[in-house]
Amino acid sequence: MASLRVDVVTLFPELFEPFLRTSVVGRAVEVGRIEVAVHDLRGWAHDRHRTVDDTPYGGGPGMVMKPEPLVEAIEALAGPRGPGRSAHVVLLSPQGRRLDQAGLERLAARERLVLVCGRYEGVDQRVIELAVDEELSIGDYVLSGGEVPAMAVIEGVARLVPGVLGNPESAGTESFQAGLLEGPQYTRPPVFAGLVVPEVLRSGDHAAVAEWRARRARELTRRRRPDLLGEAGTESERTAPTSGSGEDES
Ligand code: 4HQ
Repeated sequence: MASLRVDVVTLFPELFEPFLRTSVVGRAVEVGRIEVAVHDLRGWAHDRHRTVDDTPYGGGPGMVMKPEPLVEAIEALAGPRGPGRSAHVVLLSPQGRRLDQAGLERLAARERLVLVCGRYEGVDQRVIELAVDEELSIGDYVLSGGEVPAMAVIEGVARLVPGVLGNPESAGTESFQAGLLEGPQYTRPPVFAGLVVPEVLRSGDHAAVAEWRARRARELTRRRRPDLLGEAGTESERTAPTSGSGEDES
């Protein structure tokens, strides 16, 4: 059975507790498809005040995470950087390469990951040079720490480890809609607030349903995310108001 071991280094280990107990991730942990150990960085602090940050050289606001505890934590969990290292070490950071589904698939194929969560203004650059294999960003916005990005990585990889989802078809990008946005979904009742579920979905014609879904996925992707189709799109295509819900029409 495939499995993945993830070590998390953080100043807020308690943030991960309900997350790791709940839903798809909780199930993946429970059945042993992923194993997650969360480590308090302060355990690697050197002084009795358990200091992990210091003022930035050159001045400026906030604090920087000091290198000694971080490098010691990472090397304790992954070994020294290089070919013999036992885990792939990821720092969550807005300076990182943007994470996408292909990136998650690469991470899920590893045996061991160490996810390093920064706080404050970030980590001393020497930590990155000496001990980090890869910096990853979950998007172009600023959070207060790497914990929520690390949870995004864990949730994203958990559903890719074989056997985690009840329905293996709903995982990954193997399906025909790979790389496209999913079109609309409906459940009962057939009429709600005067809005009707499209007839084809209730027809029982599986081929027609598949064709309808594929077309809606292509149309939605072309309108909202032409970049996913390798098309640039224009500013007006991305921003023009459309009729209907305030989102877009068919
Ligand atoms: N961070 N994707 C850690 C992020 C972020 C992101 C902000 C990470 C502050 C210290 N991480 N620092 N976006 O906003 O990964």
